[in-house]
Amino acid sequence: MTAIEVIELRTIQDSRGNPTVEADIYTQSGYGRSAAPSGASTGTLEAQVKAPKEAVENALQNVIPALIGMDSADQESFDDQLRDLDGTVNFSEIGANIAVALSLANAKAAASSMGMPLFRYLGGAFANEMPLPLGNIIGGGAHAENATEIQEFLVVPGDTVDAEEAVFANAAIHRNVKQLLAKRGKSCGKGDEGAWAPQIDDALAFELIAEATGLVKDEMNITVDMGIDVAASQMWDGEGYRYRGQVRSTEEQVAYIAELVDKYNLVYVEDPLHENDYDAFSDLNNLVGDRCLVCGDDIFVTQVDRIQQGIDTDAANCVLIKPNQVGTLTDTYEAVRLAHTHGLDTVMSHRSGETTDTTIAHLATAFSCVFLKCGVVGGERIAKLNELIRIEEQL
Ligand code: 2PG
Ligand code: MG
Repeated sequence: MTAIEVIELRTIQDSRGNPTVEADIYTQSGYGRSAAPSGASTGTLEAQVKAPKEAVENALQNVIPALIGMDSADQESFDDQLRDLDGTVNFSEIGANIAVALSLANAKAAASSMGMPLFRYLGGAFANEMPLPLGNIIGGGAHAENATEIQEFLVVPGDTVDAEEAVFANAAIHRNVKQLLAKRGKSCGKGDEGAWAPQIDDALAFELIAEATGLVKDEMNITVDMGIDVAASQMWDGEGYRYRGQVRSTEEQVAYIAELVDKYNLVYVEDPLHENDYDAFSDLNNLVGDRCLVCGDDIFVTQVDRIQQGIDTDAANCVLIKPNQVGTLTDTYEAVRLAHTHGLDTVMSHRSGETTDTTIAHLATAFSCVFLKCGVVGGERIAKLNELIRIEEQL
């Protein structure tokens, strides 16, 4: 019933108009499809992507034949087989884009073969907590030129609301911010994730979002909190953090972020320091970790050895989870499990380059992540948010 009969691979278009890999896996009684996303501000140690067309051609010859006949319900063996066929530590041979598309499609094929939604198949009977959407409202950095210096200004409802209310609260904030920008003569386009990309400084971005969340509090009676993804590896030049008007030393960066946490009551700070500075991460976590999630993205790259180092050094209290940073669902699960075992929270995340694939909405629910980090608008983003609403209905 769950044995793999057919696998198809193709290149499709992602949200930036670039090619990416999509995999279809058929069993006798089920079917799963998944596509690889791609990052713009990537961690140095992420699993390696291969050029999609070449990767598909290679996989059709050298990977797919060895997967046919395997049991899709044995996810670990499937993922082990991918690792064996690749033979490197970072999927540089077959490509992490091939690996992640196949690995996720396999889980979906198994779930479908058993007549279960993916979140239930992976999470079991106790996956009953909905993750809240952490939405990107204003952004710059590597996602939009000449916009804010902090890569992402994020919002997440702080009240105990359901996922559906939360999705609409975030959308209302996104709309309000557009109007507030227009009032100031700062109309603008959007960045890669659908966040507004105005030519304003970071202080104004904080102010606008604070104002917009105030409006939503009045209109919808929902309290919404703020967070940021600094993506600080992009600012680090080897000696300091380079902002437009100044360079901050590591100590100054820690103090600056701690100041932002208190000034704007931030509940979430991602990649406040560069990807190799566990010590400074730890300094910041000691300062603000009691009131704010200090989350590692580029520093952990969803890999257990990096996360273990973070646990040992008390570098963070939260881990960002991106399946394509590591390449397989099994490795993704191991990363989540290690974090949770040590009391760290996890956030399931989209990438800046996305497709309409909705798998991460299921993974966030199955793995009990606190948030699903995603854009607020745009087809490839709302596909995931709408899936979250559907999952909530099934729960
Ligand atoms: C990030 C992500 C997603 P990218 O930095 O967290 O927001 O961006 O996919 O470009 O790495
Ligand atoms: Mg990030």
